[in-house]
Amino acid sequence: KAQKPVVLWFTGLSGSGKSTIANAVDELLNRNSNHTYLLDGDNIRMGLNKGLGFSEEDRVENIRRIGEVCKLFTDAGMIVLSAFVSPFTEDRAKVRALMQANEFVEVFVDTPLEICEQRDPKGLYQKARKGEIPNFTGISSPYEKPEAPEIHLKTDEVSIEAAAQQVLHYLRTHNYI
Ligand code: GGZ
Repeated sequence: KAQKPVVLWFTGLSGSGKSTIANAVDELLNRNSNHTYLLDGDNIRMGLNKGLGFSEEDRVENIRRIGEVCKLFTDAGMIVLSAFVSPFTEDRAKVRALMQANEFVEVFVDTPLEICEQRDPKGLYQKARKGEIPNFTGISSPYEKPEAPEIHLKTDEVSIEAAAQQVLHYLRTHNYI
């Protein structure tokens, strides 16, 4: 089945649902016989980027390396789903600039901080509020919202499934799949 290579660059706060939605999109694409690869903390921060922390410097390097990996996968013709907080506009712009035109699709997983903090599935926000995690995005480190994402997912208004379908719809109407 024909597909055009592209990076679906999910960005959003910790607990926003990036990984969950990226996994749902991945499953829909695989059901559609598309060839995909999903990059997230589990396969990148545990491996290639083991040793990088959450200082601004380390996050910049984290995203830089992930961008280069995305480029390799798109060169190989794949649809890449990348799910990292990626809080800095400049770093996201650099990844975009690395890709061919139209091979970078920014997906803003827009979940308000209050909701992420309420969910707090790993108790990280609570720890961050107590000062136990330095440089925590949204609490003690900035999150720069995308100004013009190709796809804007308002997760407080739509379900995971509907958000995933919104991404699929974008890919279909823009002839990626
Ligand atoms: C933000 C942190 C931090 C700090 C640990 N700030 O909910 P999670 O757990 O699974 O997602 C967060 C993840 C963020 O890693 P990324 O590689 O996506 O970040 S970045 O793109 O900014 O490099 C959270 C956990 O790691 N975590 N400490 N201080 N998130």
